[in-house]
Amino acid sequence: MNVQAEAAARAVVSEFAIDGELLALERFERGHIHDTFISRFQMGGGTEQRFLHQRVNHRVFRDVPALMNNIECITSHLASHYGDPEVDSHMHALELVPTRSGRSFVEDASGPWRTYVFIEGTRSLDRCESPEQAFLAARAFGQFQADLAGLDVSKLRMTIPNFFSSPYRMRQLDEAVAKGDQDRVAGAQAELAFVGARRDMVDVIEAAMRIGRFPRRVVHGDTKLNNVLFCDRAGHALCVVDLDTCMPGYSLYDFGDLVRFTAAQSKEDETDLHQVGTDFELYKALVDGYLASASSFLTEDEIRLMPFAARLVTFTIGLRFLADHLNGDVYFKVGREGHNLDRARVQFAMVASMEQQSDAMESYVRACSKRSLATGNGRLAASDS
Ligand code: GN1
Ligand code: MG
Repeated sequence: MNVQAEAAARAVVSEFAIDGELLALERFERGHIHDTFISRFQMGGGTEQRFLHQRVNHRVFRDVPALMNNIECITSHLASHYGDPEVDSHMHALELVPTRSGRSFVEDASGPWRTYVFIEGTRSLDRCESPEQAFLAARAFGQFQADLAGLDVSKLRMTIPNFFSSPYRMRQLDEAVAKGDQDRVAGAQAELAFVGARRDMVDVIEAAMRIGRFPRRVVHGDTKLNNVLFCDRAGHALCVVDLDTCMPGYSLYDFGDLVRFTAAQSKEDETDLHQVGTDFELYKALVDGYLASASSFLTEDEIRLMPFAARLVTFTIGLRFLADHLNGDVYFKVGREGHNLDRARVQFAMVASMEQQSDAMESYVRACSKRSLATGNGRLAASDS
């Protein structure tokens, strides 16, 4: 971090109600959207404590009070839920640190900032190392949704309009084709043909919701593996983080995004498409884990649509990467020329891989949901699949 940026960040950090002396502040490279920093404080009493500070990307989150309203609703609901002695959970809720004037964020000239207590003793994983980890992550995200089932979804605001809507993402891509960089449009004909052949997919879930097959619920909205913190001693899932996209939506978005990211055989921006695909063993572990916790509230229609949701969410994120590429990379941070096109290609190759495995993916969900009904639990250990 350069000296000026560090001085500015230090000044903002001092506006949060932390009773201690700032010892260190470092940048933390994470995510495509915000700027994240970690601080270390010497607290009264001599102990040290760390905090996580984020400068919120105002271009993406235009309504920061609505965003912070959602995060406050969720963190306080989870804190009281986990504090309930009736609830048997290893999970922790994220904890916001208020500003000295009692607000949830600081409006600085550099943008809006917020602070969380850093959760010690955890690790996060960028790549899945085993089916067991996939199972634990999926169960944690399903548990997160189950723990929020009692929260009135109408308290949450749509902080990014139509965020989960695949038909809307298709319209955004159509607009990017019409108005975006025409050289890039010419260079993306193969991807656009892939999309064109699958336009029918995009309305399936919204159509089911329009006729009331299942309700809107609280959705996490970014169920990447690295948004679960695992206990670094015992290995269990301890906390679900990155609550930015917690909004009303369809629950299966979270399952679909889990498969998209955690069952991926490659990195999200791999350029060697031979390496890209969806790992069936990891997919099975994700189904088991998600159903172990989410079958408590999912309807039969939702369970049936799980494999479809995996394809749809992957396809939809591909639409978003491709549209951003055509629009000149204005949304997702990029590190190289064509980065968003590479990301879109990976998503579409995963969709193709899931299409090839679709029968097996569907029969596995059917078998697992029967087992969930029979035992009240999808899987007791990742080894018994
Ligand atoms: C963005 O920045 P990050 O990694 O938390 C995006 C998600 C996408 C994801 C794709 C607010 O999340 O929707 O799934 O990239 N977040 C937003 O990697 O658009
Ligand atoms: Mg995120």
